Amino acid sequence: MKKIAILNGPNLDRLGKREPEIYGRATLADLEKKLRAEFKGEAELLFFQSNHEGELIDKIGELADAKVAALVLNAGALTHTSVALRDALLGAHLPAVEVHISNIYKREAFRHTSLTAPACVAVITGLGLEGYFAAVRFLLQS
Ligand code: CA2
Repeated sequence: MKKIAILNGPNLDRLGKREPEIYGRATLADLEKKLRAEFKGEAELLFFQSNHEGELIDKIGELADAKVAALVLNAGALTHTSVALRDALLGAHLPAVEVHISNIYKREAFRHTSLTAPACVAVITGLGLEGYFAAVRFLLQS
C-alpha cells in the first residue's frame, strides 16, 4: 500500500474553530477521519500538522528518508514566504501536491504567489477540503 503523508502548516490546527466562511466548519480531526475512511485499504495515510516552519522542514526530510510515496502539503501562509520549505521539497525528490482550501487567487495579492508550487507536481486551490481527497486520488493513480 502506498504511504502518503498529509502535511498541514501554520494555523490549520484552527480549522473549524474560526473563519468558517473561508475554511468551513470541519476540523482537522474531522478531515483526517474522513480521509482515512475514504482511502481505507488503498493508501496508508500519515498526518502531520505544525505551526513551525522548521518542524515541517524536518518532517519532509524524515518522510523522504522513510521513502514515503508522496506528499500532500497545505503549508498555510508559509506557502507565500518560505524559501526553506521550497528547498526542503526540492531536496526530498517526492511527488507533492499543494492544496489550499480557499482559492488563493480570489484573495489578497500577497497570497497569489506560491514559493512552494514550483516544487510540486500540481496545485489544487479553492475546492475546500475536497482538495485533499483529489490530491490523494491523483497521487494514488500516478
Ligand atoms: O486556503 C488555504 O488552505 C491556505 O493555505 C490557508 C492559510 C492561508 O494563509 C493561505 O493563504 C491559504 C491560512 C491557514 C489558516 O487556517 C485557519 C483555519 C481556520 C481558522 C483560522 C485559520
